Amino acid sequence: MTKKTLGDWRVLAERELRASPDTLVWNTPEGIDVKPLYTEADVEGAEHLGSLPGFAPFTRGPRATMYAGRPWTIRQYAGFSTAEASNAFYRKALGAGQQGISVAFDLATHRGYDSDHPRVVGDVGKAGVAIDSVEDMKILFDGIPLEKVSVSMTMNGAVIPILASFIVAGEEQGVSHSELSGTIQNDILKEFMVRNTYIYPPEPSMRIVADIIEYTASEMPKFNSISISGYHMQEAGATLVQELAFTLADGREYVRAAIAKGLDVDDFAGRLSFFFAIGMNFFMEAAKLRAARLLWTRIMEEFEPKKASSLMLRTHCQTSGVSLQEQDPYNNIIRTAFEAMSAVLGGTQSLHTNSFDEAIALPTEFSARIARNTQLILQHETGVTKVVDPLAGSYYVESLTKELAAKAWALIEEVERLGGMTKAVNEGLPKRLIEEAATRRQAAVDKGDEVIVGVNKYRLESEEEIEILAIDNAAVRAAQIKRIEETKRRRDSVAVSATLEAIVEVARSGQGNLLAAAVEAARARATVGEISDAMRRAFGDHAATPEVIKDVYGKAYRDEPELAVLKDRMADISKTLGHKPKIMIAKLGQDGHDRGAKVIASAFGDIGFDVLAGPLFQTPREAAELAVTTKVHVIGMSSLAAGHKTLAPQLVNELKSQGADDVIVVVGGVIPRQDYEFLMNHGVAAVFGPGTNVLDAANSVLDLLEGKRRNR
Ligand code: MLC
Ligand code: 5AD
Repeated sequence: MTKKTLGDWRVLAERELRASPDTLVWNTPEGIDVKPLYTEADVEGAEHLGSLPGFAPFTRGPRATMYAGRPWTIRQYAGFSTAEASNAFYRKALGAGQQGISVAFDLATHRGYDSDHPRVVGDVGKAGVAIDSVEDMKILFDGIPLEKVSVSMTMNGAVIPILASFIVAGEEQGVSHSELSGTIQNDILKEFMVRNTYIYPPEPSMRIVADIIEYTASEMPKFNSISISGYHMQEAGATLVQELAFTLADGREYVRAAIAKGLDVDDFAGRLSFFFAIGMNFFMEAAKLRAARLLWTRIMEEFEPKKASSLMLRTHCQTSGVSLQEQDPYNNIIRTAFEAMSAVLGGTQSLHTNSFDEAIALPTEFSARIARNTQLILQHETGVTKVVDPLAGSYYVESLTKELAAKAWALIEEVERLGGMTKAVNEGLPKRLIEEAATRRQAAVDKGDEVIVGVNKYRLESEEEIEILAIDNAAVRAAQIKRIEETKRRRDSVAVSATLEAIVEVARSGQGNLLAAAVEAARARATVGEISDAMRRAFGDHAATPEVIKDVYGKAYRDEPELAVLKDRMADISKTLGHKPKIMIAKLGQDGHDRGAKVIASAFGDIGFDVLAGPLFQTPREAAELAVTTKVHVIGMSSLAAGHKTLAPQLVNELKSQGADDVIVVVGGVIPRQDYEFLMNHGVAAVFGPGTNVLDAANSVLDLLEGKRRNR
């Protein structure tokens, strides 16, 4: 038989299709054109081919035997309400097959406020566990041997007091610093880009990162000093190329900061770790992890390390939160299973699988069990652990690895031209590109170009309600305040003041190590808020001005009649009002998840609203004042951190007391259906849950505006 050529295949394919096979090319958001067929020709001469696992550039994995030798760590991210409740949850999870701990803190803690601070009334215990001092930290790990169980802590803003309190909790368990194993996220650059739990301006924030790398390098050899994270970029809408490029560029920036502090690259590089999201693009996500390892080796070679481990990228992965839906939520179990498989095929070291109630609330015990079992089944039943890097040699996956690496490298070079990531972040490039990608994606979903089963296709006629976890944050807050008072009563306040003053001095002078100073303060029982405030005195607070991108959503809809109809409606209303209707998109409390707010602001602007993007972290009173002074007709409050039942009624009341009860309040975001009635009874005019089509939302807001006019 003669060997067939690609030309022969094209002829056959064209006959089968009755069209050119080129019509099958899938243009991904990454700018990669995925073809229906890959062959040897696609990978010919690719430089990364032929390497072996355990050796640079680690494309095939950082370990020689990978999961055949030791499977990835099942590390579920969790935390809610009090330290007691979270501790009980961890112990149970460890008993049921989880292998490492990963702490989710509440947003008050993230932003360096104690639970008794007036700005955090809606946030305490909500999106994670409330930790105010060593006393809480000790309860959190009670009965969990810190010399055995590795602990990841997702903390960036208040990273100094939290890591200090962890270290002291370890000491008081009898565990030496050198025995502590785990990871601190400590990745501030992506906070300025997407996650927003920063406290201080970029420059002192970078010093904090470097101080932690310095301290852990000398004191805590088993502890990963940083988890350089792309996860939140993808959650905020980044393409996989953006996620890859900006994460690695961040990593390079941290290495430079540590070296500038006088550290030897080999003393810390082996303890840098990474964190990526794994979304639904199955093969591309696996290829992304392979490309990440390849590129990180390339970046690290510049610093001429002597140890091979300094060139090695080790990563945690989490399945994608944004890919999960409120509608028909059991579908999320399936999505998560595919994503988990992709992370594993990509060679992750540690993994969190999301719970199916993700788009609605924090996991219940039941949903957390299913999520954990997804990994246990992968490890024990599927055989995927038996062979290292089983996708190697796939023409498609190798080609994707090559293309992702090339595209990400080009973006990394662009960042370099701007002077590195700190400068690029200050200039706003990454944030802008990510927000554009997010808006484009929203338009693709709204238009149905991108199918989401159960949301924009195959939608159920009626949805069953599922059981969700509700947290009584007033009770958590009261309990936390009581413990803060007790702690403050028992401690030596003179000693506390002295340690806090020492922190201010270390911060101001640039001499000494902030973490070392904070460990002293934590031992003396200074609180997370007090230690954060001591640094605030020296560094100040960072405030960002939200910018709204234009013409991305509108452009995607350019030729669609739906948008034209809506624009006509807008024009009518504007005519009767005498000007465009004005909407303020508000983010209240410490909830910094602003992808939805940004996308809405941008799309509503393109539709024809006069949009005011409110700053992050407002109190209800501040938001009401801003709405009154800027004369908005509507406030769209975006809530993703479960504070809505506290904050929305407060906002309505503030408007009332400022004589502005004609301002319409609508709420969007992660709002369980169970809460709709409560919100409507408290003066909210409409609720837009996850999966809302933006044009539908705009139409509803116009209905409300017209309804109000008719009622007058
Ligand atoms: C591994 N080991 C092996 C082996 N594989 N030894 C022999 N043969 C093999 N095949 C060894 C390793 O060298 C290591 O020891 C030990 O086993 C543990 O393996 P690991 O691969 O290092 O795993 P782990 O300890 O789990 O560390 C993974 C990590 C780490 C490096 C990625 O940084 C980590 O756990 N990150 C988790 C981050 C996280 O959970 N983040 C949550 C974010 S949630 P040794 O001695 O070499 O260490 C979030 C959401 C939000 O951020 O709120 O926004
Ligand atoms: N418990 C469990 N998972 C959480 N996540 C965030 N907070 C918690 C928590 N307290 C997960 C969700 C979210 C991602 C950022 O992390 O999946 O999308």
